[in-house]
Order: sequence, then structure tokens, then C-alpha cells
Amino acid sequence: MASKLLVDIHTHVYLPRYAALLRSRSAVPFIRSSATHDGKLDERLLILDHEPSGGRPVGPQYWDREEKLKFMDKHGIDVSVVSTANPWLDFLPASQAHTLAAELNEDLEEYCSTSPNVQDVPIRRLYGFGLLPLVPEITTASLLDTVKQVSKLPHLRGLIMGTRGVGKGLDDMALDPIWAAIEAAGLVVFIHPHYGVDAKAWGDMDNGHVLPLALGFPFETTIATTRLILSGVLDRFPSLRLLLAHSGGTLPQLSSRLASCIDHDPVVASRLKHDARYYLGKLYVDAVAYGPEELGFVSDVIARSGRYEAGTSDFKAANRSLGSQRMLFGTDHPFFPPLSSTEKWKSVVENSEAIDAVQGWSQADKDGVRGGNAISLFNLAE
Ligand code: 5CU
Repeated sequence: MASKLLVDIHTHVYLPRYAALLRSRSAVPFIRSSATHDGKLDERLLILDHEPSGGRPVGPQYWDREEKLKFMDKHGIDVSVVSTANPWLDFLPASQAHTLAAELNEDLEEYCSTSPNVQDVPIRRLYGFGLLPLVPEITTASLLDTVKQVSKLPHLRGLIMGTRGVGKGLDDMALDPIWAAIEAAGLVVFIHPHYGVDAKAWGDMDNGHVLPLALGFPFETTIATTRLILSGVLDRFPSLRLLLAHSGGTLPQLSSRLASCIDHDPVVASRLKHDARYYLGKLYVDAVAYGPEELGFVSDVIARSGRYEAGTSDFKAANRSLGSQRMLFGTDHPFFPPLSSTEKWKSVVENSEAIDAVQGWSQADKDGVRGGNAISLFNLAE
């Protein structure tokens, strides 16, 4: 039964304490509150550059646990592994970030531990990714303290982080003690974008948030993860479990080109123990790609890494089934809401239908991506 559950591992929340912080601010990131002409509260979220004037409407679906459960019920989602949405604590001074991380981790533990069980299965409906105070000037001791806190909170099974580390990115050697502690604690790291790439790349035409979200977010994840691989993090911490947002951005598509560029650069080549494509098979990715062809392709690239582990150049087709075992269903809720409140969310339906339609995935592979892989990765059976 547990192997048939639908588990959403890419689903966000702004916990009430975090939403209150956003309401207290007047610069991005913030929530702008005002009264409508008929006296109702109108709240708008401003977290990205160039938000539509006034910001995007936000409401209880961003912070209220009942709304999360209702959304799950509406879409047949049994379990969600919830994470704070971007930009996390990135904009805070170190001491405030440390205190708030500890408080929000406790809040999220409470949010999850008091959630109902899945019917007839000893698994709760909500688990979480904790937060680290990854900001410039934070001490290693503070970060280690927070890793320890999260590892002791029974319903938090991982950590979400952006791409900036403590200001110098995820290839910063100063993070080595943190990777070591996370690896030892067995926590899953969810790497998620927020900043995109230089907005000048988007030109002058007003395309709303299409380019930053569709391209900037995945490019950011691609760059951050590639830098992490090139710095040897996965050689030094081979048991570290990294989960990449949006099916790994463009890294699957570019990994052979990356490998070729490394081969032509003796300094970088000598730093790494393996061909770049090997590391793709050590990652986990969400299945938030919206199309069956993309999911099939990503699973091929992940499976292909075995060839580089074995050091063969046997180009027979990659075992797509094997690759599917590192892919996990996600929705990106509460972002991308439908225009009418009765509709099912397109972002959910499309990602779900895409899993069902991947050529070459067996029913067992699809069940794995829909939930079985998450149950194993996060060790969800209580
Ligand atoms: O629509 C958006 O702005 C976002 C965002 O900020 N974060 C995210 O995870 N998805 C969509």
C-alpha cells in the first residue's frame, strides 16, 4: 500500500512566523497589506525583481496548514514534504537568521508532527525540510548547531537551501564542515533557485515572470550544482544526498558538454575523481518538468552514469527504469495557482500526467516516481 502513495516533495509554505516577518518589511522580500474599497484585507507578495506593480495576490494557501491539506486532498496527494519558499533567510543579518532558523524549524516540526496519518498507513501526511541560516558572516558553529537541531526533529527529513551558500556559492570550501555534518546526519539537501541569472539577459520586452521562472530558475540551479560538482564536493562527501529542483535545471542536457570541457582543462580534470556524467547518477531530481519526453530523457541521463562508474564506453541504451529511481513527484504549490478556485491545478495535473506517459517506464517505475522513491529517500515509514 505505501508503495502506491502519491508523495509531493516540492511544495512550499511561508510559515505564519515567516509571513509575519514579510509583513513587517517594506523592501523585497515583503508582503504589502492594504484594505480594499469594501474593507477587506488585500495582501500582495513581492519576492522577485520586477514583480507586477503592487505584487502578486497571496492568501492562506501560502501559510495555512488546512489549505495545504485541502490542496492535497483535491489532488489525491497522500503525503507532502514541505519546505519554506524562497528567499528563505538570505536577506537577514547572521544573528537574526540563526535565531529565526531555529524557530522556524521548531514551527515546521509542529506543523508536521500534528498532521493526520495517511489512512491505514503509519505515515503522517506532512514532513518537512528545515532551514539553515546560510548568510554571510554566519559562523560555522551556528550552522552546525542548526544541522544538529534539524537532525533531532523527527519529522524534518532534510534541509532546503538556495544557491548562495554563505555568500560565495555552494563550491565554497568553508561549507565542507556543513556538508560533512549533513552527510553524517543523513539529511537530504533540496537545492532550490531564487535569483535566476542577470536580468539584462531578458531584454526589454515585457514578458512578465516567464523568462526568470522558466529559464532563470533552472539556469541558476544548473550553475550552482555544476560549481559544486567541479569543486569536488561529491568526491569528498559521496554519501551526500542532493535533490535538485525542476528536474536538475539544464544539467542533464549539458552534462556531456560539461564533461568534454573538463577533459580539455587539465587543472579541473585532475581535481575530479570521475567523468562529470558520473555525478549525475549520484543526484536526485524532482519530476517537475511538465512533459513525459523531458522526464524520460532525464532518467536516461541519470541511468547512464553507471557507464562512467564502470569506466566503459558501451553506448547501449541507458536503463531508463534505473534512472527513474532517482526522480520524485512535485507540484511547486502554492506557486502557479489556477485562475479559478474550483479547478484542479494545471501544474499538478501536467506533472502527474507526464509521469504516466513516459515511454519505457514500467508501472512500478511510475509508482516509484509518484511516491515510492520519496518513501525510501526520506525514510517515511514511521
Ligand atoms: O512564481 C514564483 O515566483 C515562484 C517562486 O518564487 N518560487 C518557486 O518555488 N516557484 C515559483
